[in-house]
Amino acid sequence: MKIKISGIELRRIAMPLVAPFRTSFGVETSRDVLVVRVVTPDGEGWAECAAMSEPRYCSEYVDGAQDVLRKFLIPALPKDGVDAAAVGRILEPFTGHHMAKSALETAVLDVQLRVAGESFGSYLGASRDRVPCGVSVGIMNSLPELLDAVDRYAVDRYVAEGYVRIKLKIEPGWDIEPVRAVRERFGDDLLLQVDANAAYTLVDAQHLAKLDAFDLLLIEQPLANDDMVQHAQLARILRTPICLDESIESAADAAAAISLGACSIINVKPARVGGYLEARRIHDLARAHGIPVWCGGMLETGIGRAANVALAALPGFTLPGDTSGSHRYFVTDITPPFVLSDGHLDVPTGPGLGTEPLTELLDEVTTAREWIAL
Ligand code: OSB
Ligand code: MG
Repeated sequence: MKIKISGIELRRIAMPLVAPFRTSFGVETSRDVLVVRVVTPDGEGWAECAAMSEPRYCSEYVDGAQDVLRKFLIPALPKDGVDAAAVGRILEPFTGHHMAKSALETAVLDVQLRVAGESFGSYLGASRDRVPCGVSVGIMNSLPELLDAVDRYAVDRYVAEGYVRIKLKIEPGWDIEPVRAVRERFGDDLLLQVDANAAYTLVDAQHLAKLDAFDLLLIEQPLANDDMVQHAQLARILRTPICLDESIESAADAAAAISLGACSIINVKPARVGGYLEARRIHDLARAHGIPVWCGGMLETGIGRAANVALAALPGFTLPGDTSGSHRYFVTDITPPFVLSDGHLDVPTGPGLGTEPLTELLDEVTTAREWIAL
């Protein structure tokens, strides 16, 4: 189906986080989110860009994403209409900028599905109507803070809220002890994994092997983004399965990682790989290889969360994702909040994303707007 686009609004919103979120690459206290709204004669489509304020998690950052959208990506769309499935190929001559590309493709897909009356879940091939949810826990100043004594946003509370899997962010100096403390308090049945966001090198292999004692589901991205070969070497030393996040920017990367033995699990973040269609290709490839995948997150508002929950319902997503409830990050979201029930989130069933920003809430947090006519 070809959709004729009249223009695209690029809007920036300021979304304060309920608590600072600390990783090995920095501390986030507020999300500066780029929201994309595609306007057509038949309706609107929404998406958010996952790029963060600074290029630390990856090379993209939100000002840069808006610039490349304005200067190159949006002007490349044909004036006489476009099918969402063609957007990826149209944008291919521009290298990189996967998060910017993903936001544009997703907004076009959203309006197209709304016009067709089909949900993201149905379009992508979801096989379940709800998904089990994990939560990502930032680096803390102390073990009591990580558990429950000081911080309201600590492991204790998440376990009580029903999250079925806990992911601890780690870095050198905050790895073995926090894992031990959580295992001692919550027992061996808790599904537990760690995420290093590329904070280690192969020299740390013997240190990371100490994590083998704690029966973790996986260790996510221990080494640098482009350390594919080193991850394969590390995989031969560790018993804990290696999962790649930052290293996988495409289905081709996933194919390389699988054939190298660089990982046995993949974190699929649609934004990082350029969109939900490439994310589905990675899912299909991994599934054919018997490699489990799970859906990662980028502190999304309800717009991005809705699409992630739909993706996480595909049959190869066999591990709980970072698909937390909206209140994990925001007191007030721009959409009706996603709320956990029995550790799960329902896959939206309405057309497109099945949700949209509430105009008043969106306007309240808006810091800038830009209109690009097509
Ligand atoms: O590495 O998975 C990551 C957040 C921002 C950037 C990178 C990562 C994360 C998270 C949180 O771990 C995921 C989420 O709950 O949205
Ligand atoms: Mg990660």
